[in-house]
Amino acid sequence: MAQNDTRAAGPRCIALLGPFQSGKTTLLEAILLRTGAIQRQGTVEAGTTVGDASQESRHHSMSVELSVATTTFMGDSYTFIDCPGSVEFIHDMRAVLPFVDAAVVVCEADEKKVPQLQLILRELEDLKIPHFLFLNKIDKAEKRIRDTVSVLQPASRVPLLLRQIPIWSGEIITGFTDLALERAYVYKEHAPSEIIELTGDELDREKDARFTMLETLADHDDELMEQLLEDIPPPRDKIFDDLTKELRDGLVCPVLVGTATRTNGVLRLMKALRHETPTVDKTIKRLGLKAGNDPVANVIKTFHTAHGGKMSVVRVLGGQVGDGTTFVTPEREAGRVAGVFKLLGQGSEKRGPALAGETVALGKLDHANTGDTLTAGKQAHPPLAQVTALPPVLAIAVAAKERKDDVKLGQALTRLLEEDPSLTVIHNPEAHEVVMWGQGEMHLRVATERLAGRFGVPIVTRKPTVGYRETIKKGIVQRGRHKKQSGGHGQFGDVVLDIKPLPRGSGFAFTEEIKGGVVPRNYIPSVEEGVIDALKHGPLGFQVVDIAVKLIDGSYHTVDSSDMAFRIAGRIGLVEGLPQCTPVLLEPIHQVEIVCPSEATAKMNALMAGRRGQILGFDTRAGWDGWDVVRVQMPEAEVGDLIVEVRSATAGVGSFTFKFDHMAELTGRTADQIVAARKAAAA
Ligand SMILES: Nc1nc2c(ncn2[C@@H]2O[C@H](COP(=O)(O)OP(=O)(O)OP(=O)(O)O)[C@@H](O)[C@H]2O)c(=O)[nH]1
Ligand SMILES: [Mg+2]
Repeated sequence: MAQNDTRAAGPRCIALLGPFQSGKTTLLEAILLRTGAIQRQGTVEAGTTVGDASQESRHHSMSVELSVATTTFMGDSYTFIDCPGSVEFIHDMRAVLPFVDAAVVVCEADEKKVPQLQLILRELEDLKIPHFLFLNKIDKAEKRIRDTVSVLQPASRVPLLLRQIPIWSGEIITGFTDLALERAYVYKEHAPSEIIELTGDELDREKDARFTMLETLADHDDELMEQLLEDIPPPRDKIFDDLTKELRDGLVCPVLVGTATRTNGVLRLMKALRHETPTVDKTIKRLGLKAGNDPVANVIKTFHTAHGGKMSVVRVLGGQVGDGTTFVTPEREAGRVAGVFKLLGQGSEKRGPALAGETVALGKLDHANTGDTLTAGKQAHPPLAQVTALPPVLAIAVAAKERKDDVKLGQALTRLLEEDPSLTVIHNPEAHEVVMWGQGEMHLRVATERLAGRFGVPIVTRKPTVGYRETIKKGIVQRGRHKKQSGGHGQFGDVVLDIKPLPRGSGFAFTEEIKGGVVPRNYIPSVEEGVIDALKHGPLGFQVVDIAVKLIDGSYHTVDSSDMAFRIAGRIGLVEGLPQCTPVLLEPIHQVEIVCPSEATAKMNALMAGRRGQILGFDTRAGWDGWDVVRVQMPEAEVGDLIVEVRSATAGVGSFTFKFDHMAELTGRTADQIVAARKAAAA
């Protein structure tokens, strides 16, 4: 068949992605069964699938990291990367996408999935990755397929090309017709579908749908257009050639249907992948890599096995990679390969060297990170794709449950971050806190579970401390005097301080105006130190800022004065003076930019009112049809769990970025509560 003329041979790497819970992990399982990699089809419910084998995935019955499985179909090797659907775990998908040959977007026939689907299709369109849409759970379909496709169409910038249509028997779907092959199949439970003859209405429907498909293909093929206009039946090979070409060129997104739980539609999906997806040659062209003999591989995921070894999952893009291959990146030596493994979920099998196109795990690349482009040639290669982690939106403070684990926690965090670059850890020395930033509640929960489960460090978490400050509203001149006579040597220091508020954002300024040496020069720095000591905890319990202190007078004693005595005197001056200066609480205000589908914009408005947010403006989001940007200013304390509400108002797709803007005075009940909580915590 001429199909084989355009068919590319060789190993493929295919991403399975799509909205949350659409059936990707189940589809992977069905593919592995149908291609003979496994003998029994596991289910997500029973926790028996090849994908999602980690403790955390099983526990939550959802994918929380990608799973990799390699299988063989009709003589070619296929590696599938099952990506998590939850927006909180989207980073894994983004790190992999540039290096796959094609993607299968698994989606349900559900209008509510359009926003999520749109996010995913955008990534694929922007990266120019050929992709199919697999309409899963067709066993539960209630709508005509054409209606479903028109509901989903707004999510895609290229036409969704329906190339299979279901066969209905009353209310249920019993099979499908492949419009390119012009063949009808009836589904068999857990077995390949059987070919049947189409007759009557079904045949008419097939003809209609087929014509629509051909019309879409003809938009990019003048010859086909002429054939259609002149009613000449186009040869089947031509149709397959067009399907292949238009898929690879990103002109259409072909739509297939099936039921992953019953392995229905899976064989046809595999055949489409076999005939129509490109191989690594095309992928390296897209990435701008010159074909050569030197080993080149890109790390798409890093994980640590139970027995302590680090594994780097790589797509081999050139040459041959085997034990002993020594890799470099532009910055460093990445390590020497010890072990090449074929993956099947968490199962791994040692194998021989891997060739261009294959996706394998490499052992012991201690200095390789996810995203690195590794080369073994003389010349290191700059990264073929830059995948920046999405900005984090939610934080928790973490600490080891037991003090003895403090050091272990540090190591565990390092490994955790290696596995998951969408986490950030920040040390807050002021609050003595380790703050972990992530993509949402579930993401952070899973991260803490991993620390306990995989890395053996049980931890406790709490809300991170908000960076409150305090300042004063009026000035005062205050004496600070320290005098102690205890037996032999006494202590004496005496200062007069002029304390004044400064404009917002000025910080702290210390000056002196000592005349006649009433406070000797060498003691003045100690006075300043004493003042700084006192500013650490003002009368409200917080760091005091935006304040000027001028040393204007004082006295000393030739024997009893010392650095320490003047430091204490300086502190006393402030401790006694500040409460009289009308102290006031300051809270950090952030500039927040929320992005959301336009229909949710009004909800954002309401949300801001409940969170002391001040709306600065609305805009349409550049390059995003049907999306808005809402700019607001909001107290840090309210930004804390904002993401939870933004997501729930936007079917999960809304997000935001924020950055500190200024400190603002806070008075009234909220301020009183914050001060009381601080006092209680300090007591
Ligand atoms: N009725 C029906 N249910 C399905 C089908 N495929 C998957 N499911 C169910 O849908 C749920 C989610 O399946 P998963 O395979 O975990 O979906 P997923 O897309 O991998 O989920 P995430 O990775 O967490 O986004 C499970 O309860 C499956 O049993 C299908 O074809 N028909
Ligand atoms: Mg999954």
